[in-house]
Amino acid sequence: MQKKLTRIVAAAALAGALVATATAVAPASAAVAGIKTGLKIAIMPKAINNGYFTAWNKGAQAACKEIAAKCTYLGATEATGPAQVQFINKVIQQHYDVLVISAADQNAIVPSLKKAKAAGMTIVTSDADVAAASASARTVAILPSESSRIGTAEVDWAAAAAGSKGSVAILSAAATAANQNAWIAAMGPYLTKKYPKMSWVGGTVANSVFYGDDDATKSTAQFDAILSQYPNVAAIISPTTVGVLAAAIEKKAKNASVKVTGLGLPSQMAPYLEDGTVETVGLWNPIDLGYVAVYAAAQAKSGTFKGKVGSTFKAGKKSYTVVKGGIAYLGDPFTFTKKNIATFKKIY
Ligand code: RAM
Repeated sequence: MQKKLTRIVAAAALAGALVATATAVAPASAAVAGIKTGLKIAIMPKAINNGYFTAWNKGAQAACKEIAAKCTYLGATEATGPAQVQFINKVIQQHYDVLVISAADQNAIVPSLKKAKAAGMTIVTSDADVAAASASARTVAILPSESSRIGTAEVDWAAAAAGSKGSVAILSAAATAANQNAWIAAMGPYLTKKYPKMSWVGGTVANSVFYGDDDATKSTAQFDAILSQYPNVAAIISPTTVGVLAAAIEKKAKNASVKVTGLGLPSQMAPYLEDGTVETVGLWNPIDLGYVAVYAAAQAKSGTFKGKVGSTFKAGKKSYTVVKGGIAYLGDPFTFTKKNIATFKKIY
């Protein structure tokens, strides 16, 4: 009896040891990707108090767990370059191996990123990139989809809600954000070409943008400014989860007739889609975006991926290819309406 028990305990211990070794040394997916374990990774959003980035970090942390990395989510409470620079300096001082960052300012953070790179850190931008001219400051950018696909989809949602006629304004995030600026640039010519009965409130797309800086209070004030400056505005496109939520809340409070659409987080926008305040919003999965960015960065740090155009890297079961500009894209955005929001709101 004693002998049998010893054998069982020994077998269990051996099995346990095997499992423990597999986890501690390299889980299956990391071994496939050739990723070093124990990497110290900083996950830095534009601003920390934004639900979109909470979801992005969720994906990043899931990847960190799979590759046995030590990941810290840190950043400023306001989405500005100077605020972000302080945190970049902090991760340099604390000798992080890797920085995964959504750039709050496409130019202001570049000198700090260069400092981080010179200190030996691997930098990957995700969600919002640095300016194209400063692309060498990071190894690769992991972005949701081509800017044109995101920009044109938003114009189509606005046109559908407004009956393909009337004038349109944009309630954006920060004027310094590369992602919003790229989507807005794509909206301009598309609206003019595809919807002849629609126009920009300011005459051109560039003159029709109001900046809420990814701040709820400022975004609400800018929504009100659009309505007072352009009382006949037919639709407001807000290509930011913070802006579109503020716009939906204010539209409802004011019982305004303007149509509101843009890039919304399903969990935040569900009440406004369900009660008809907003017909349509869309977004990619930010959880996937953070997950893929950590995999790209960890492979770059491990030397198995250099970020060259045409090269590939793996994240989970999928493989991603770097295209022109040193960018890898996730895929097309999803469209949310009253019909499908119940499913998406549970995920992110
Ligand atoms: C906000 C941020 C982020 C953007 C989303 C759509 O949360 O500006 O960068 O990708 O909106």
